[in-house]
Amino acid sequence: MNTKERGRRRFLKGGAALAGLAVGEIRSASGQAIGSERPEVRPEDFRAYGERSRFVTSVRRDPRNPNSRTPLQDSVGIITPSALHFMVPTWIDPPDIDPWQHRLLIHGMVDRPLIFSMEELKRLPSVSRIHFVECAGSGDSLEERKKNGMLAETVQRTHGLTACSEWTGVLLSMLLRETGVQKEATWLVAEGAEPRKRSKSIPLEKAMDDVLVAYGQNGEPVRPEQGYPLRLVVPGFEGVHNIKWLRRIKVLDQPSMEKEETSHYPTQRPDLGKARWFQFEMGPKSVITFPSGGQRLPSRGFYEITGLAWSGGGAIQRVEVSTDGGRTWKDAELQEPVLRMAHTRFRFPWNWDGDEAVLQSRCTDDVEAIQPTLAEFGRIWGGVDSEYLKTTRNKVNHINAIQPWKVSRDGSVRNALL
Ligand SMILES: Nc1nc2c(c(=O)[nH]1)N[C@H]1C(S)=C(S)[C@@H](COP(=O)(O)O)O[C@H]1N2
Ligand SMILES: [Mo]
Repeated sequence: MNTKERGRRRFLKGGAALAGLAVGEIRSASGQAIGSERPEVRPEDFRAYGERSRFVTSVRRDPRNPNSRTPLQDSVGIITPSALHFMVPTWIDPPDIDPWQHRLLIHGMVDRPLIFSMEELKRLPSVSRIHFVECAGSGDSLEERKKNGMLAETVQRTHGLTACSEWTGVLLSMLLRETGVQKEATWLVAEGAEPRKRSKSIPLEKAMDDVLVAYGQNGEPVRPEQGYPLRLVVPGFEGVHNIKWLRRIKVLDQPSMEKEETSHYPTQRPDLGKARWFQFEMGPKSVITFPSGGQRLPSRGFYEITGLAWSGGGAIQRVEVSTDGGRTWKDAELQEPVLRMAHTRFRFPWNWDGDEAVLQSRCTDDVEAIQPTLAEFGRIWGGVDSEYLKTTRNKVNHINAIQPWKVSRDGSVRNALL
C-alpha cells in the first residue's frame, strides 16, 4: 500500500467512527445548530469612510424608547464606538458649527481675556485620555417604573447613559494659566453654542486639575452629537459638567447658579429637609452587560459573564460577581489597562446549571468606596428606605446601586432590582 492509500484508509475509518454522532449537520461549540437561517451575503462595496457590516444592528435608540442610550449589551472592551456614544439632550439636533468660524472665549476674573480659534488650540501641546461620561440620571430604573409602571428591561435603558471614549485636546489648566486667573477666583461657568446656550458651573480646583478641552474622540474629530468641534471633558463628574459645543468660559468667585443647575440637578434630602445643590463625582458603579435584561441563554453550560465598572473617584480596584443572589461573591478578572475615571471591563467564567440564578456585580474603587445595594444607597443618600426611592416624585440622581439580573429556567433574563 502506498502512502496515499494508507492516508485514505485512515480517513475512512475516522469517518465511520464519527458517522453516528452527527449526520449532515454542523454544530456550533455551544451545541446549537448553526447555518440554518443565514441571510444572503452580497459583496461589500469599497467605502471611502468605513461602515460596519450590515449584519451588525446595534443602535442608540431602542424601539420603545426614543432616548439615545449606549447599547451596553452589545459592547466589548472599554471603548464605546463614537456612533454609539449616548447623547444628551436628545430633543435637539446638534448645532451645525463651522470650525473655521468657531471661537472659544475665556474671560471674567483673568488678567488677559483670550479668544482661541480651532487652529490656535490645535497648535498647543495636546493630551489623549480615556474617560467615561455619565449622566446624573444613569442607573435609574425606578424612574422608568414611575413613568411606565415597569422597571427598565435592558441594560441599555438602566445604564445606557454612560459611554467611554478616548478624548484628545488641551488641558484647561494650560489655557487658564495663559489668561492669568486672578487669586480671588474659585469657580468658572462654561457655556455651549447651541441656541439655548446651556451652561454649568465648575469649581476652579477641578478645572486646574484634569479637565480637557477636547477636539478629538476615538481618533477623529469629536462627533456633532458629542460637541463638535469642541467640548469639555470633566473626568468623573456628572455628565452635565461636560459642556459640548463649548464657546465661552467665564472665571468667577462663586458658582453662577444657572437655571438648570439650580432647578434640575439638586437632590432633596428628606432627612435634613434640605437640598444638595451641587453634586460632582459619580459614585462607584458596575453592571453585568452579558447576560443582561432582555437577553436569553440558549442552553445550559459555559458562559463568560462580562460587564463594566467605573467610578468618578478614581480607578476600579476590584469587581466581585455573585451568581447566587448575593450569598457568595468571587473576584472577577479586570481587563488591563485599568484607567482612572474610565470604564473597566470585567470577566467571570460561569457554568449555568439550568436553574434559576440571580447575577450581580459590585465594585470597589481605589479610594475604597464600595458600590452599595439599593437599600444601602437610600441610607447613604438621605436616610430613606427603598419604599421612598420607589415612590418619591423628588428627583433622585446618582443612583449607583448593585444591579441584579435574574436568569429563569427558560434562559430568559430580566431586571430583578425589586
Ligand atoms: N452645550 C451642552 N452641553 C451639554 C449638554 C447640553 O444640553 N448642552 N448636556 C450635558 C449632559 S446633561 C450630559 S449627560 C452630557 C452628555 O454627553 P454626550 O451627549 O456626549 O454623551 O453632555 C452635557 N453637555
Ligand atoms: Mo445629563
